[in-house]
Amino acid sequence: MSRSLGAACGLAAGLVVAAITGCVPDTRPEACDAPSITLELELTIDSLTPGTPAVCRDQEVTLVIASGVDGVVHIHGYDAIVPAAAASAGEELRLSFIAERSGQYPIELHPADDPTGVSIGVFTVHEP
Ligand SMILES: [Cu+2]
Repeated sequence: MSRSLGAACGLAAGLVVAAITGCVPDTRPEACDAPSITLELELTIDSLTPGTPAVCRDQEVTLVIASGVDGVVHIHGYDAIVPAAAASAGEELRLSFIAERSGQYPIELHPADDPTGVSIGVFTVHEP
């Protein structure tokens, strides 16, 4: 039941922030007590899939982002923990860090040919 809800929320991700916020309970990782978590994501010019990557506080996180575009990816409010990183089309961007702070943080792409940030998702760090 909650799985199908999660899938529906995944489709809505990126359209409306309120919709994403409504999905938060479904994004909680099943193993909050696992020391580490690896999430595979796909990046295009205007979207990240899944758009609501979620982890638990204190987890060692690895985001593996398969990129279809050139640009800079960053997580607003998490820049001190995850510095902005360059993505290249056809390459894999790996971001490894400890999720030290819980909360929700917008993920933004600054495409190489357009410095204006595009909101592509929300990174959620749950309380364990
Ligand atoms: Cu930005």
